[in-house]
Amino acid sequence: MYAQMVKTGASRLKSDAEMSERERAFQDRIDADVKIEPKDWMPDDYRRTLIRQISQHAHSEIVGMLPEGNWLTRAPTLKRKAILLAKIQDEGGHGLYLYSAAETLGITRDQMLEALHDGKAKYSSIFNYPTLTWADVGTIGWLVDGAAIMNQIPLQRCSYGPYARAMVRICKEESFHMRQGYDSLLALCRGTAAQKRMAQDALDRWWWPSLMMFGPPDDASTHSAQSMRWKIKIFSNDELRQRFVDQSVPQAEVLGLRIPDPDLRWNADRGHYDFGPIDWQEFYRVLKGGGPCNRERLAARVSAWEEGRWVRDAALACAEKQLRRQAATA
Ligand code: BYC
Repeated sequence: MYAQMVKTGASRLKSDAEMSERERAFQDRIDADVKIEPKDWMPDDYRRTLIRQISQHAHSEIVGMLPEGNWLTRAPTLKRKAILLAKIQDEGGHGLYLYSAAETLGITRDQMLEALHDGKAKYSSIFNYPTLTWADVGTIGWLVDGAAIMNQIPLQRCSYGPYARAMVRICKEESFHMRQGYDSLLALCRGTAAQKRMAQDALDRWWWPSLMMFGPPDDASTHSAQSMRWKIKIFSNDELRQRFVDQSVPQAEVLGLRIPDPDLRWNADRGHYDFGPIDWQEFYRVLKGGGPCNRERLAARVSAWEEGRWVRDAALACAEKQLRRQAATA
C-alpha cells in the first residue's frame, strides 16, 4: 500500500484515555526521548507517517538532482563543474540513505518509486522550477540547501532511529552544498554588473519558492500536530520558515542583493524579521502538478527508470547465478 493513499493527518490528537495501553507506552517512550527502532512495536499511523515523509524526502533528493544536472555541461570553470558534480552525486547518495531508512518500515524501494512515477507520491515543490542561468545553481545551494539544512538539523533528533541517523551525514554534506552555492554567488556578486544582475534575478525567482519548501502555514498543516507529538517533527513549518528568513537576510546583505519582499523588515519587539504574504495558491498549484517543470521532472525520472531496466535485470540475473552456484557447491 502506498503511503500517499493513506490518510495520516489526524484531525485531532488522541487523548491519553483514548489510547490503547500499547499506544500509551509508545508515547511514553517518545516523551522520554527513547529512539524507536525498526523492530519495535509502533502505531500503524506512526509507521505510515514516516513512510510518507521519508519516501517524499528521498524522492526530493533524487528529483533535486535534475535542475542542477542541467548545468553540469555548462559550468563556467572546471573547478565549478567538479564541485557541482560532487554535489549532485551527494544528492543521489542522500536519496539512497533515505530509501534504505524507509525500507526498514516495511515498504520496498520499488513500491516507493512506483508511487513517485505514478504521481501518487510527492516530492519537494521547489524542484518544479527551472534553472535558467548559472546564478540559479548558486542560488539553489544558498537558499534551497540552506532551507533543507534548517529543516533537517532538527530531524537528526527525530524519534525514529534510522531516519535520525541518516540525517547526520546528510546534514554535514548539505552544509558543504550551501557553502559552495554561496561562494559561487559571491563570485558573481563581486564580478561584472551583468553578473550581479544575473544573481539578483535568480534571487527574485527562487526566494518565494524557497519559503514554500517549509510547507503550508501551521494552521493549514494537516500532519504537524501529530508529527510533533510523535517527535517526527521537532519544530513547526512556520517556526522553521521564520528561522530561515532571519538567517538569509544578513547573508543577502553580504552579497549586496535585495530580497524581493517590500514588507521585509526587522521587528525589534519580536526579535525577528517580518515578511510579506506567501502566495499559497501558487504552492498548491505546484503540488497538484501545475508548476513550470512538474511534467518534465517526472518524465525524466520515469525514463531514467525505464532505461535502467536492463542494468537491474542484469544485476538480478548475476545474483541468481551466484546463488545457484553456491547452492550447487554446498
Ligand atoms: N513540497 O501537513 P504538512 C533537498 C505536503 S530535498 C511538496 O505540513 P508535513 C535537496 C505534505 O507532504 C529536501 N509537498 O506536511 C535535494 C502534505 O501532503 P501529503 C526535502 C509539500 O509532512 C537536492 C501536505 O503538503 N526535505 O534538500 O508534516 C538538491 C501538508 O503539509 C511541501 C524534506 O523532505 C513541499 N514543500 O510537513 C538540493 C524534509 N510541504 O503528504 C536540496 C522532510 C508540504 O499529506 N520532510 N507538502 O499528501 C518534512 O520535514 C515535512 O514533510 C515537510 C512537510 C516540512 C516538508
